[in-house]
Amino acid sequence: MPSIMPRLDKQALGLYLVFGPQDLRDHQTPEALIRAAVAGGVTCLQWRDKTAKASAPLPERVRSTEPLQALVRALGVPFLINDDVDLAAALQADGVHLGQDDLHPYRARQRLGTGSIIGWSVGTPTERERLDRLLHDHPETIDYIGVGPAFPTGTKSDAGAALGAAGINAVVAGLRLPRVAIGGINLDTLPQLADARVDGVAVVSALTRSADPKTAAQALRAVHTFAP
Ligand code: TZP
Ligand code: MG
Repeated sequence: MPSIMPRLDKQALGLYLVFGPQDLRDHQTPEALIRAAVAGGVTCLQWRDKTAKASAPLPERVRSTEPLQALVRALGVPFLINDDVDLAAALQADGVHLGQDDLHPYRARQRLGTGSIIGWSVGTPTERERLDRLLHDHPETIDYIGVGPAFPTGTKSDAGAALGAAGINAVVAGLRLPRVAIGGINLDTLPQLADARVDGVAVVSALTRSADPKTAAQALRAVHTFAP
């Protein structure tokens, strides 16, 4: 078997910040949040725009997102786009993160080529079966999965039922793909994931709602220890 260079070092999933304009606090800029988060130990960034700007024409989406990508890259952290494969392709972003209702990852792989990171959200037994079928048919499609919601979250209204560590471990059982837990993860809930078989955690509000995202990121990094 030829050895395939992974597109994603799973260490990059350690502390993964997901956010968009809808998550910013008053007067907070995405640039300031990104700088503080990476200074505090964030290892991967996903731009998740759920505002009306996400339906602007592609050249506008490229214009508004390009400076953020440049900043994130200068800071040495992967930059992924949520949902918007056209934007990821136009920007030549490091990758995309797709939900179950987005473009199917296999189509995204065809579109983006072999160099892009592709993440997929998987949170139920049915979604796990769908993942297993994809891995069987096209094993090189996915680089990591996002599993959640780990805990109740106010950030995504249709996130589904909270899984907890046991539920996460059930979803990832027997799977060799890198995985990151997401949903309701903060300093209070993170210790409950000590036995979760994940490579890292993804957060929105734990950093976007913090008055001091750098210190908040450092604090999350200081507590997380995960099962191998
Ligand atoms: N996907 C599953 S839960 C979630 C996403 C984008 C929201 C996570 O936000 P928070 O604020 O970290 O609970
Ligand atoms: Mg989506």
